[in-house]
Amino acid sequence: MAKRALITGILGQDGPYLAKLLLEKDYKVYGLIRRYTNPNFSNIDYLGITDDIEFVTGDMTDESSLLNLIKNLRPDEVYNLAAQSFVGVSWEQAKLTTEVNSLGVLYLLDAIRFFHPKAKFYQASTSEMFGNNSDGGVQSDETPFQPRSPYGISKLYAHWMTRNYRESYGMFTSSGILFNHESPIRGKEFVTRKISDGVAKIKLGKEKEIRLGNLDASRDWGFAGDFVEAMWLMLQQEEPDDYVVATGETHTIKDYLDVAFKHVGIDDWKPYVTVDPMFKRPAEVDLLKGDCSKAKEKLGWKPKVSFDELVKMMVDADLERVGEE
Ligand code: NAP
Ligand code: F7E
Repeated sequence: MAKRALITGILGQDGPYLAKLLLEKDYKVYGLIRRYTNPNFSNIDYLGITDDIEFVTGDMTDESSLLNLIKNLRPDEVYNLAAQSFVGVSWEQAKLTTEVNSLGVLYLLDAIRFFHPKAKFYQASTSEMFGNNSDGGVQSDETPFQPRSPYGISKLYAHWMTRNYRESYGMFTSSGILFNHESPIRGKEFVTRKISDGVAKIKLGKEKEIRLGNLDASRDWGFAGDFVEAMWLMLQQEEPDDYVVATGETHTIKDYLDVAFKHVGIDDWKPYVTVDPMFKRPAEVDLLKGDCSKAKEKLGWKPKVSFDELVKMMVDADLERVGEE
């Protein structure tokens, strides 16, 4: 019989890539969506899988909707990708961020504990939990956490709860500590997509500039399509565990600008970029570079898409979309 997977956050970036992977593996995929006046299915439409998913409604902040969902569906695997995932907004909406990212996870873990404790659970943890901590400039499974944003703090609560339910109740709960991963369906507020969209608009004469914040921050950027494979692999192991998932390379925003603008034939991006303090954060994570040796060794996972390939893929996708508008 086909395995049944529940994905929360199905309409975001990672949800569609994970759903596509699971559908290819013959899973029955259920996707949690909220109640919308105007639902936006553009990301799953982009991957061509909207008709293959069964949508169920609920909200991470509504405990009873999650209890009912697990009670009725009894899925084999639950992938919790739902979150207020934008770090910048987490200072302005710290309470909401905590309710969704921390308490929402507690509700979901309890729903599984009460009604279907055999389900395997994946929690979307994040490199933001490290803050500026590193071991010689690299973050690994051994690096202590020291988050610097309400987002990072809310995710650390969920990370520890996921681990606690494994240790306290013997549940199969695993966390992936994923570093930044991007794609053509990344939200437009995130810096990579903001740049790829802006570059496409500048190239096609529809915009004159891109306004950005801190250009010196450095991130370990991978491709979302590669990273969702690691999520699935974590739930196929004999034992639950936590894993850092990253590319092991780091690049600044300036590096991203270089590759993106050069790809459309513009050698110097400086005349097109304005630094606007509005996009700077109260506290910054300066440099992220992940060491995913454990995931490589235990899961047999490694990233396939390089930094340059990722940037070009995103710019090409936006050139096509902007051209059609
Ligand atoms: P995303 O594009 O922002 O998607 C998040 C999804 O969560 C959206 O579909 C959103 O639904 C849903 N959601 C938000 N609040 C909800 C609520 N109260 N109830 C139900 N659903 C809710 O995020 P992503 O990039 O795909 O990331 C997936 C997960 O990985 C997130 O938990 C994120 O924090 C984590 N993560 C991401 C990265 C990365 O680089 N992408 C790295 C590490 C960890 P709507 O469509 O209704 O808004
Ligand atoms: O910022 C700098 C900004 O918003 C990256 C989420 O998926 O990954 C993501 O969080 C860097 C930061 O991603 C702008 O200050 C400069 O240093 O694209 P971002 P993020 O904050 O790293 C982690 C792993 C997650 O878990 C999160 O959910 O870029 N930056 N100028 C800017 N960032 C934005 N958004 N906009 C700017 O104009």
